[in-house]
Amino acid sequence: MKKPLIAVMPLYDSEKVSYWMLPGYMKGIEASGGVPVMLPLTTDNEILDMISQKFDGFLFTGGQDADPGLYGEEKLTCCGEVCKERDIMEKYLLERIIELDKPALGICRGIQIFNAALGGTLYQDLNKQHPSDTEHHMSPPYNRAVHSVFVCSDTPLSEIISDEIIGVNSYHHQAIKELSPKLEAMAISEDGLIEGVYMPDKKFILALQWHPEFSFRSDTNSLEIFRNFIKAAC
Ligand SMILES: [Mn+2]
Repeated sequence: MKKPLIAVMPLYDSEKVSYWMLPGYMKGIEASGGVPVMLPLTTDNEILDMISQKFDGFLFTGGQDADPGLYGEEKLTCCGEVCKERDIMEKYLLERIIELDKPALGICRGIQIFNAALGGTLYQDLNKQHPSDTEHHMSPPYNRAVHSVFVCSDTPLSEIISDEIIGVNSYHHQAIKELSPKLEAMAISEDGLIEGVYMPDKKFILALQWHPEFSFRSDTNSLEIFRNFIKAAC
């Protein structure tokens, strides 16, 4: 069987001035029957057009905070480091992917970029702007569930996961504030944050605030999310 080629957004370390990758993103794709390939960090539209044509699926990885300028806000001191090159590259690629109706999975920064690029807004820092007792910034090991999410019925996630409430890991300090009018919620955390979204009428444009790349080996739900992504890219 032909394995789909999956483009993986590069991680960027500004101190070391280097590209890097967490193995879980690559291994989760491999374990689900896809071939992961890390992309270059580039804002060259000609290259990005080619990439959008050549690849079968696209994984939007975690990383720096999205530039609040994407959603028309000033950067507050509580906002973390941004990587404007990734913002520009990923917004442009997402727009091409939507036009082509190819599959994309967003994880952590991925859900934030989807929402910001498509007209939504973010909490620049949850502790300051959405305080709660729920643990969203856990310590290792990261394959543990630290809070629950409600899986909204009649959504792509409820088709993948049969449980109404699932435990998820959580490692983020930002989250969706106002949802993009182009996205629908498919998972809500116990303290009311939108932690899963999808784009209606598209084959597979899904994003999660939690991290299946850390938990797919021990958690069936996490593996099933990867498997359904790869299946959509076949
Ligand atoms: Mn969380």
